[in-house]
Amino acid sequence: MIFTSAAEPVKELPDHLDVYGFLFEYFPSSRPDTRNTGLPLFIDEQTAQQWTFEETKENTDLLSVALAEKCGIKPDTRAAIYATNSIYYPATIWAMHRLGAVVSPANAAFMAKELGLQIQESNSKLLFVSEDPVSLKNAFEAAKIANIPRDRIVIIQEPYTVLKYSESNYGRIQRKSQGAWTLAGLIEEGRDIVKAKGDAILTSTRYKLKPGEAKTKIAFLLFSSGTTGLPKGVAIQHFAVTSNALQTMAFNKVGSSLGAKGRFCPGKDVSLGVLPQVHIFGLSTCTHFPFYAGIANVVISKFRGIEAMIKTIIKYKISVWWLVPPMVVLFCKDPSVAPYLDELRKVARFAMVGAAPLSEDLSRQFSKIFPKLDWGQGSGMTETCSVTTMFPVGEPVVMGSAGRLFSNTEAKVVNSEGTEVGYDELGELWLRGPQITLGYTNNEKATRETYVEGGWLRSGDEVRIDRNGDVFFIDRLKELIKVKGFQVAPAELEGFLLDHPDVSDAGVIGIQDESAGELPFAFIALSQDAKKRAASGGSKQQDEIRQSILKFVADNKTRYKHLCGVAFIDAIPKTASGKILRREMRDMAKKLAPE
Ligand code: 4UU
Repeated sequence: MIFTSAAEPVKELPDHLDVYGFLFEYFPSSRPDTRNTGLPLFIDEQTAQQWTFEETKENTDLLSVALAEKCGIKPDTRAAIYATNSIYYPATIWAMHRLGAVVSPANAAFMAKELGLQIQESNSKLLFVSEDPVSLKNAFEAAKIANIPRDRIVIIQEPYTVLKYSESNYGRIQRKSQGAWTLAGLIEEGRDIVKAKGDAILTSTRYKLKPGEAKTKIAFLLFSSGTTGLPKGVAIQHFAVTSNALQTMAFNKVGSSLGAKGRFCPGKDVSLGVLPQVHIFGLSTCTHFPFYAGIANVVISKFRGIEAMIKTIIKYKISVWWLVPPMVVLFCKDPSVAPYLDELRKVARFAMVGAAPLSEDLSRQFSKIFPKLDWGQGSGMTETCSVTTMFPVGEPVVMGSAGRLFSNTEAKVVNSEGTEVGYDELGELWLRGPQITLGYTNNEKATRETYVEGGWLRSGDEVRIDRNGDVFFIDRLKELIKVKGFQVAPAELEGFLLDHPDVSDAGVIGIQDESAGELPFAFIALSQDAKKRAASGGSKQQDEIRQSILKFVADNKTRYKHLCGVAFIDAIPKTASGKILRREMRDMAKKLAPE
């Protein structure tokens, strides 16, 4: 059977608009109009710098002119953004979109090689990078790997640096640094170009979509490992992004005017912009949706602990919270929260939790702490350009449910025999809707296996849907490990571990961890030589080998991919065709004493 959404559908899904046109030029009567209202739409947490609709548009437009004229960005050119959240991040994305170009966000915590690989995989010709020394060092190294020249690197300075320069130098902003452009500098370049060439340059640089083109034109290449294998670039078309924002409007019954009362209150609500914009959850809910809906988003560069986040929530009276389960764990268990609870309860109106399972137990604790909060889970995937289920408006929270099907979204539940099943039966979740993306770049096989006939996307998640329409995530059928909501692909670590001289084969699984959700754990079959050493040297020698494997990963992979433990076995359990039997490894891990 096909499960359909009970929520109000979106009536009009424009397929002639790119993301830029949708946000800056599209004002149907159903959208709260923020033009010329003076309402701040982005607020920088560190400096309190604020941008209205007009300021965001001006910065976006000027940046795009400079990207076209100074950095060679053309329609379909790809650029990677390797940066923490900032007020400039959305402007950078939308400036690229304005030119018909493609953005590939890379995790700000990546190490140089990880970044280099993504630049190559996404075929990026330009690299945006945060200003801090570690990011710069990694970016310069990655740029070398991927043959990106210095003047095709753009440094996103912290807003305070830009303010400092513009004040102390009487309005002059530093345009280049270490041979690379600065982002604020490029905006100033854009201003100079427009002054010299007039408004015609604004018109001539703007990419014009043909009718229907939004359905095929790529806006983002976001990386996901999908159901198996290495991370792959998911081709996210403009239509998927704009549709998901409109679905969010409809599902949540967002009013059409500023101040309208609904689940969200345009012009009054303030959104928590702490989730990284590199992840689809942050990108859609903190960046695109609030800007369209007229909700101010407080941009927090990165999560710096629960107390710091709470202080920001209180300072800016942040009423709309987008959270991942590890944050809920901290709200429930961290002793620093208690003194702020009264204040937090006053400002909080709404919270959505997603990106990984949230246990019933934790859900109950969270409800206890915030009894009046309108909160629940949502779920989504990179491949579904964000939200596919969400908790409905005006109903009490259902513990353990990831919500109900989003507006305009359909589902099937398919069991292991390939049969579609009904209510309360287990099977793989298949999804269909306007937010489903185009497929994986450079990987037809994976695309064919995941994006199947009839417009369905196979999620690789085992679920049960009950008669109320609540979707419960039971297990993950795919290989994916989720650490703090971030994807870790077992295949990536397994391939990497084979480069260690003591490793002859490796199998990586996720094991439960209260604060991170899951952590990667490796089963290792040792090389002949290492086996001999381990046998003769006893537990001391074994421990040395173990430490050296842990260090090997720690030295080369970003923190959330680090192994929490290693166990030695004779052979990695596999099927006759060589597929790793992960369930067997999971059972083995349960029997092991905690590392
Ligand atoms: C159990 O995690 C995401 C997107 C999350 C998201 C997006 C919009 C959440 C709420 C929202 O509004 O994307 P990926 O690609 O990093 O990972 C996708 C996988 C899913 O297939 C599922 O296994 O993350 C897992 N997942 C969840 N699992 C996502 N949300 C949930 C959830 N419960 N609520």
